[in-house]
Amino acid sequence: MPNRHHGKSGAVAEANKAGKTYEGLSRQQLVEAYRLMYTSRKLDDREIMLKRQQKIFFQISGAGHEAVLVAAALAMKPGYDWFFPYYRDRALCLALGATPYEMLLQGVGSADDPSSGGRQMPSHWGFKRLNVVTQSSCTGTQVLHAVGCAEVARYLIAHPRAAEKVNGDYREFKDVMFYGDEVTYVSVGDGTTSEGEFWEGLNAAANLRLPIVFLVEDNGYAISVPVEVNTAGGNISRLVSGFPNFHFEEVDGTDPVASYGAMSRAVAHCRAGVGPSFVHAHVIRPYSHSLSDDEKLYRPDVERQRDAERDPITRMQLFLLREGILDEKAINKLEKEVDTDLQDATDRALAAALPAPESVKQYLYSPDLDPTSQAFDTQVSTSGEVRASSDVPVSDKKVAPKTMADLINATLRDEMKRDERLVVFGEDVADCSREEYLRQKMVKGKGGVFKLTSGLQCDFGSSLTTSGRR
Ligand SMILES: Cc1ncc(C[n+]2csc(CCOP(=O)(O)OP(=O)(O)O)c2C)c(N)n1
Ligand SMILES: [Mg+2]
Repeated sequence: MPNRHHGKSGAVAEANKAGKTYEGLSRQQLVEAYRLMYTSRKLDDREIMLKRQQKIFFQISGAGHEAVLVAAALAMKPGYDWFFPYYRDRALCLALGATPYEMLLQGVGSADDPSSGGRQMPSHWGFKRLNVVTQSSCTGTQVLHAVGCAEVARYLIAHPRAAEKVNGDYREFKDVMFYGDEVTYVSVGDGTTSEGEFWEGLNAAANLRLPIVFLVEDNGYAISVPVEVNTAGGNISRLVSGFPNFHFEEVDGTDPVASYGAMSRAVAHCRAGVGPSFVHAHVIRPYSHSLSDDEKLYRPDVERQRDAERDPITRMQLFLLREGILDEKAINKLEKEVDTDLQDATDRALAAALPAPESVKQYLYSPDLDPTSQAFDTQVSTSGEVRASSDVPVSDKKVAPKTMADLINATLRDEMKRDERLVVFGEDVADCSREEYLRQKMVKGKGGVFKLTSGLQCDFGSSLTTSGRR
């Protein structure tokens, strides 16, 4: 990160002269970091109020996670890197460039909501221009999507034509940008690390040395289940430490400077193509899990008080004061500006139009293509032959019956010939994962557990149907 100096007050100018940076962050960047963290918290507070008034449809807060998330965004490149966040990642999205107004549009389910036109649940972040990919409500599913995304960039280096648009069929709708050194970010909570997707993701990322940063936001709870109940031994860093090719960080995620240091090192490891990174950030959850939860039923005051002492918003305020970066007056001014902007964004979002009832089918099916049209008619003959469209002349010629497996294999083959983006991914789908046996003609090749992929590796190469789970 460049060290920019924009200091105006005496104290700021003084320290800037010394050229002091904080893990590479300039004083100006720290002020911006605080603005984003504070915006995130205040936006959560505002949405909670709106939810209680039944003016928005759902709320789950990112409170307590703001520091590491702003740090993550500062260490990465919006619209260049790829992001698979989860619901607590409001501060990440704000720091990448999403606006509070856009978030509130999602909250009220407006037609103008840029992520889905009011279809997706609030706090399920998606911003196309920032490469933030929307996620399912099933926790952990985003890990597999993210690992696939990380694999794509590496794949496109080897197969640059796969990213090209081709006129005349569906390939003209490709919307692919790639640079070759992009990094994928994926985040999960501590509870979600108990799920299969998480472990599958780590395994594939380590095996393929993928450029992906796994961020675990460990707030000590999965709704009411404490981390030591969910995670064997109580610390996920200890459990994953044996995975090869990874860079590991464990950090206080309520400290933005330490978090930025950890995230920067993690991203650099991925960007250099060395392998994946794992950042374990200890954060807090100052509010209940969601508005349908009351944490006082299972967390005593003493524990909640301990968390409050680490609140990243107050910690950051004190840090800025202590370092002479902002004085109390400047902090108040910044906070007032944010409050005014949020009021304005709220007023506009509450006045925004809802989707029209007649648009209910929009985004469900292609607006240009009718799958029930004649073009998709097929006729199945008793010989097992399948003919496309009823107006194709029916030949009397007998053909050898084809099994379903034959036809699946033929379809895969046709599509792989046509579109270089297709990669076969599954359990035991290669002809022979130890490629040299095939090359040296020591074996004929198997073609997968059900033979559906038979010959694909031999014909299209191992990078399309490689080993491991494939
Ligand atoms: C597959 C699945 N199981 C259960 C749920 C219900 N659920 C939603 S959030 C959550 C807890 C997740 O805890 P954690 O991963 O620690 O994230 P946190 O909310 O604490 O940030 C659960 C069990 C779900 N959404 N998806
Ligand atoms: Mg948790």
